[in-house]
Amino acid sequence: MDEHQVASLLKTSELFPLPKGVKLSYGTAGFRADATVLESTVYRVGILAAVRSIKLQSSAVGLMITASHNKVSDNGVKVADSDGGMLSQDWEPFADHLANVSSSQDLVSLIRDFVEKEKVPVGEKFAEVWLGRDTRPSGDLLLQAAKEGVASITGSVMFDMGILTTPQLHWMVRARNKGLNATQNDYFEQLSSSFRCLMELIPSGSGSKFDGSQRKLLVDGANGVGGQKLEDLKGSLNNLVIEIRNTGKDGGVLNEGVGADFVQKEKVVPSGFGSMDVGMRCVSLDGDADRLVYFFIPSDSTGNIELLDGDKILSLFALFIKEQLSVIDTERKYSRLGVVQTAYANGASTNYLKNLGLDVVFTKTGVKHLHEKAAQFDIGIYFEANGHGTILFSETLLSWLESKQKDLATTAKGSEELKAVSRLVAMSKLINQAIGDALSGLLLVEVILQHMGWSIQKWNELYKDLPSRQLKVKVPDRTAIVTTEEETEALKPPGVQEAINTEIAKYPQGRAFIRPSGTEDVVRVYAEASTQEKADNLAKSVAQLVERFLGSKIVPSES
Ligand code: G16
Repeated sequence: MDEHQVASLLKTSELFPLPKGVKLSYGTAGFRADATVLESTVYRVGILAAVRSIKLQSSAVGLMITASHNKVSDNGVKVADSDGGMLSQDWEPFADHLANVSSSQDLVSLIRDFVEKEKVPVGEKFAEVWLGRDTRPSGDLLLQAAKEGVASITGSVMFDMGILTTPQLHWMVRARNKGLNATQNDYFEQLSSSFRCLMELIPSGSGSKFDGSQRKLLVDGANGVGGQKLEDLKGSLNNLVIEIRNTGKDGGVLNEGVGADFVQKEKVVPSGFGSMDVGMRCVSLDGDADRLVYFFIPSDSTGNIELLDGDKILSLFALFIKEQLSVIDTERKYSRLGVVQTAYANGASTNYLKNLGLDVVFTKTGVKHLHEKAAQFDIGIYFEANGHGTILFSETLLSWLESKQKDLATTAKGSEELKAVSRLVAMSKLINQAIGDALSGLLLVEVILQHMGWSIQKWNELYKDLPSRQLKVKVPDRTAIVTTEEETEALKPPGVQEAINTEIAKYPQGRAFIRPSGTEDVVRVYAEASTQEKADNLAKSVAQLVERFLGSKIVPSES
């Protein structure tokens, strides 16, 4: 780093002092904290994104200001790597140091040492950073801090893409680095054209089962960015009537009593929905539209819903893909299909997927872990129960499918084989290859339901979830909990796992675990048992154990 670069960093970092007592970690998916303490972190992530781009030979890298499921005053920032996925985990320790170093001098030394060690040609190559932000009011100020950070690295170029869903920015970065058109219009065009293509491939018998009212989908936009973007997209979709509520335009508060996280954790009707919607197909997005869960309100509802979570979405996708593969690759020579879940996956879903004959693998929480595993299959489907996931198609499989499609288009026009291949090719374009994406995910669910001729109730019957409950517990220091790799057992504090095991043993089909959240300052508790009451009781007693071992308070999960 030359003198000019050092001077630029010293000057700008003085503008963004680290607030006293703030200690942040890159965590499950970027830095998250109250927006009032995050300016210095966002500035530093601007530097990180620029340095990362230079390391990757000036490939585009994304910087997203968002906080997804967290409350409105929280905000977060993360980097989209050049492949459109999450920041390479090798760089997370540097990100942590960068966010927490206190003086400007130390900041410069840290960057200098890192670029030397990693041989990053700062000053020789330029950086390209794409910026996006969500609808939180704090976004403007934080965006300015991000821009200062990027600009403090010599020769940086940046593109401010404005308000976006998180997956849109990831998609754009990926497209840009593949030399494709990468604007918001290109994103909408890819989603709507592949959706139309899949709709045209629906067998006539099944499609016709969908009468006018079944074509209607009610969307809970979490008062975030997703509903607003879907409003822009829906005009170019055929055979689907979308009614969007909780768009945030009528004064509703982001994630307050609405959205995928609320619906999945609380299993109750979100604001804006009620008795007039009984039996209708509904979907909830989260605040930045990278998660989706479906639900319907049963006729005897007293505020409760029937939830179709990420596991059920995964199962629907798996079934559809398996059906197409059975037509084109009977011996499964070319298409190893696998699914990836976490400890939060409902036990009933795992059994269902295994009974379908699929490879089911587990990783710890965080889509960065699931994505990595899914990429090892020809088609890898990953979903967290909270609705975060996507489907990855390997390059090898895609070229095989595309050449097969070309051949069949001349030799076997109109054949079932051609239709199945064409469905998979269109699916690979519809579903976001960079990251979980609620908009593309819901379009795929909708097209598959029409393909099957299924109502949401019929889809729900694929398997019956084991009753479960999630709680969160506020603790003085959540890092006191250390778990095994798959997060199903606690290694620390000593004795806590034995105590949890004793509780589990009291419940038929009992399963429970604890883990520190990587996005909130809480410990999460998950429990499953044979009845809802038993799952609730098991979760409560495990939460009390956390309280006893760590000195803490159980907090309502929506707060
Ligand atoms: C992020 C991650 C998800 C993870 C979730 C909760 O989601 O991308 O993979 O499941 O946080 O993580 P934790 O339990 O560690 O708090 P999002 O939608 O908030 O970006």
